[in-house]
Amino acid sequence: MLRRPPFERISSSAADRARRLLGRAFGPSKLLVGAEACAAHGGDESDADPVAPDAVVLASSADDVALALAVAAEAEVPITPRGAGTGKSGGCVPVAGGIVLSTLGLRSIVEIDREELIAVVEAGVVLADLHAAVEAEGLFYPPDPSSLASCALGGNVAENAGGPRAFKYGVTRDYVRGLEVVTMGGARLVTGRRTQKGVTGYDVTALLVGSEGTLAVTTRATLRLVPKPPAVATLLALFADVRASGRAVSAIIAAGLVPRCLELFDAGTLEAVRGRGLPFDPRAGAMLLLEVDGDPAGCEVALEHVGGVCADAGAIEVLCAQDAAQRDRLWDARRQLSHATRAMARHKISEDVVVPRTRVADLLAEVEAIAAATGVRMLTYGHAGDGNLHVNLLWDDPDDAARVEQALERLFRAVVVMRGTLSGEHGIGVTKAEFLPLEQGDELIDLQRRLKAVFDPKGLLNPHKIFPRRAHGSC
Ligand code: 2HG
Ligand code: ZN
Repeated sequence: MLRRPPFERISSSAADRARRLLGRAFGPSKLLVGAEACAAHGGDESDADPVAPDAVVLASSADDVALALAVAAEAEVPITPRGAGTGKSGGCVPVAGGIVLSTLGLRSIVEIDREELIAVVEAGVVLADLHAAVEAEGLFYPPDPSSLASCALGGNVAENAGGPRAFKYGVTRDYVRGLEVVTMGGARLVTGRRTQKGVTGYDVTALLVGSEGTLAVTTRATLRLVPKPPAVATLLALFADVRASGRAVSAIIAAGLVPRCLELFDAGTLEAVRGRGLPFDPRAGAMLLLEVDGDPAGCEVALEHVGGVCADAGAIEVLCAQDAAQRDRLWDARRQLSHATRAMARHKISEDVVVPRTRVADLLAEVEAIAAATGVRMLTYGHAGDGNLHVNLLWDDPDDAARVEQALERLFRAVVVMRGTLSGEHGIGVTKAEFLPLEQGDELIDLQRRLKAVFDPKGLLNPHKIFPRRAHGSC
């Protein structure tokens, strides 16, 4: 982890007060205060240092959520909502201690309406379970972050999660019609709508999606579904190097083709995939994983099209997955990449920068240049179709942290110069908060701080996230 001063922890008397009030409000089955249980709720899948909270509430209803927030307000201690802990920017790390509020126990798929193409789910529903339930009805919920087997919908909403299928289908925000949330003041808001259209009032739903659990705690979401595509086909294109694969991405986009996924692997990540028993041509130094969907005939045509564009762009080899088992193996290897790359070094930072799609090749060249200039080991993979790449920085020796910090800042500056953005799907959280001013002006940051204060005047809900520290150290 890069070295940054830790946030000041709440006093032990404040922690005791919170635990006493929580003990009165919740029985032992919903309240954890043991050191081990607290430590188990202190981190996520980012490089942010975990911080054990002073207590954990295991909510199983909106009433529990409201009660936990009321206790935090009364005790004046921070409270940090948490889903499955699969986040990548430290969003659910209780950096100042206090209470962690787990919403994993709100786990009901309340409704699937086949006629209106709507699902209503509670915050703790695991994404893969929602996928299975709607697909059993012939419907489809496209967002597919790699952690889909364990991540929860509440966290997806908080972070506006994306995934490979975002290229064609968009991200979580594009599917959230409405939310039920509880605010620090105890208000239970029902935002948004069930209908296809609606412009009543401000779009509070859109504001809450991606607000990283800093404005309110989601208990329920109304989600838009689409019909399940009848056919899917998957294709691999191998290239000599990452620049050639980047050129193929631009050519696919320029040809107006919209595969549902357009994922890129550079040499290092291709090696990690080879390590999972997929022995691709040793000449290949980069790969694209593409997927098309639709009616079977259209799928075949689309597959030929994208395969042809890859071949024209200089692919060494273009291969189609022959059956569902092959597809699953490829996607399994892709979804495991986050963990596989983490295992490659003692420390890993995974960024999720986005550049305009026409600048993917420029971003790849920039990453190579930064790695060469700083000596930091960098790997790149991800959602190239969206211009959203996971630049991984890997290092073993803690003394290298300063060089990593330099590489990171150079990367962010280059992305902003390319008119890109710091985060496409993981959020700013605590890990990128200090870099926010590279992209956003003071007035915009200040406006957002004031919005936060409207929802949470005392700054107790998930403090120290998104915004940089103020000079005097307050949130
Ligand atoms: C993915 O696309 C995730 O696999 C995680 O967004 C990225 O940890 C990572 O590098
Ligand atoms: Zn991703």
